[in-house]
Amino acid sequence: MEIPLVRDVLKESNARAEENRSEFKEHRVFVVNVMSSPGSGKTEILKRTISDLRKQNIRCAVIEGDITSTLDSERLTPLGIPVVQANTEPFGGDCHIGSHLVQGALKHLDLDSLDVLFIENVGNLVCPAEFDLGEDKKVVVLSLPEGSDKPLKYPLMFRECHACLANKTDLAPYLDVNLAEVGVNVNRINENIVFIPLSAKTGDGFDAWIEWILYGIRTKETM
Ligand SMILES: Nc1nc2c(ncn2[C@@H]2O[C@H](COP(=O)(O)OP(=O)(O)OP(=O)(O)O)[C@@H](O)[C@H]2O)c(=O)[nH]1
Ligand SMILES: [Mg+2]
Repeated sequence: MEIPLVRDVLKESNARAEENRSEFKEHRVFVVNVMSSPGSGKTEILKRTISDLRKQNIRCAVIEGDITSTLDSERLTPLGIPVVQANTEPFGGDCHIGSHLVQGALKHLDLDSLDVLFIENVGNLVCPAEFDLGEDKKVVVLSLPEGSDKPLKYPLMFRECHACLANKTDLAPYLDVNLAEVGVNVNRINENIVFIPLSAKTGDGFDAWIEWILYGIRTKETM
């Protein structure tokens, strides 16, 4: 009796993801799902990324996923962009955003006025990787203090993602973590993933990351 129920839930989730994907395609919005453990720097990276993109007249919005609170949204709204909070607590406190929550958030956004939509997922290095939201690209943030072994211990996330941002490189002098070893381990799990070391604090490495996003936007516009 249980197996059909599980299948139905996933079927439902995937159906919502396909609807989201169609909507993103129709409005030519490039959608990036940003995932990581709690505290790796997703919000801090988004702050600097959006500020950089806005200088190039790129129109951005964020769906901010968390179990509870509007704390991250409050850090992003001063940037003057649309931010929609999607909390999972009223729906059982899931450790990831579901495609139905993204669909609900889309009702509050004018997709025609956007070039790129970021979805900050709930801080968790496992569960969010399992769910399709209809996004174009999945990105994992791995901060240096977490250690170079994480791709090997939590492989699904790195297998699923198109890019890996190795954040907090400014802390490298204070850590026994070898950045090159982080890159090697990420590529052992996924040889096609784009590996970008950066620091949301100093802005180091952001040129490559911004270029990756601009390429995604250009590609989406011509689809
Ligand atoms: N030194 C340094 N600190 C950083 C950097 N990026 C983020 N931080 C700090 O790391 C802490 C966590 O950053 P957040 O952006 O809140 O991390 P998050 O991944 O959004 O966290 P959750 O949303 O709770 O999962 C904050 O104190 C940031 O200021 C960085 O590049 N260097
Ligand atoms: Mg955050």
